[in-house]
Amino acid sequence: MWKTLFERQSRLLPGRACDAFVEGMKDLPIGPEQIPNFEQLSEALMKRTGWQVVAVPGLVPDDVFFEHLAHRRFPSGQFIRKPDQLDYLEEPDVFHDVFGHVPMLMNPVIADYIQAYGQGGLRAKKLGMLEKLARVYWYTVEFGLVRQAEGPRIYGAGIASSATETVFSVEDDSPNRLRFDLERVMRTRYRIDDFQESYFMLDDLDELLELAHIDFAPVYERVASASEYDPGDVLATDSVITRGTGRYHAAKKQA
Ligand code: HBI
Ligand code: FE
Repeated sequence: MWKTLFERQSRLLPGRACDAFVEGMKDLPIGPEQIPNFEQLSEALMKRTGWQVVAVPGLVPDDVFFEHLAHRRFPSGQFIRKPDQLDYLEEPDVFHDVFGHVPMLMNPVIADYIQAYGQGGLRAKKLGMLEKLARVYWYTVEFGLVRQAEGPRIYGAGIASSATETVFSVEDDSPNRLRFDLERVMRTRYRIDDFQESYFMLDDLDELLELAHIDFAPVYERVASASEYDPGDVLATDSVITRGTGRYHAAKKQA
């Protein structure tokens, strides 16, 4: 399964994944032949950004997840999907976690940003704002795009570990590609069962540096009483990079 998934994604990612992803992958002890050894991954990560990979059985409770991230430990599923889940599964497996997330953890900006998410997670939960914060993680770490000179590029692990969404997210004319905006994203519901209807794009990964350091409390206060948006909404206030046709999700609704 690992080899099948690894080879398929390695064919698809050049020209679609961002430079940071490609660079991170190059410097990791990772290849098609077997599932990487977590100690060796941790050694490479530790040297570069001070992160480690720890094995977990699957989804872990929020507080456990945040505690790990806050201490620069990335929890990775220690199982791999079954052949009938080649293209989609809900629980994060070792392919999603290691192939999708670990290359980006070699990047110092992402390394700090994901730690800050762990630190902010517990605070958000106490404030009743976890749903809002989780959307920021979803639309950046999991499904984020970043602008490069050549066009939109993938940095989100949910995309980078999916063959079909890799192509859909950067090349299909169906989804919207909108400029990332923190409050806009906090107010936007997301789909967990299919491709995203909208992707939010950064001008530069360095934008996450700012997000890792600002105080979310006043943002939560504004967002708490604001209306929410559906996954496919495009607003007059959005900075639209590509207005999607919506064809893909419209066809699904009809079926
Ligand atoms: N556990 N293993 C694992 N991986 C995740 O991405 C994860 C989790 N537990 C909770 C969680 N994500 C999210 O619900 C939080 O980011 C809110
Ligand atoms: Fe993930």
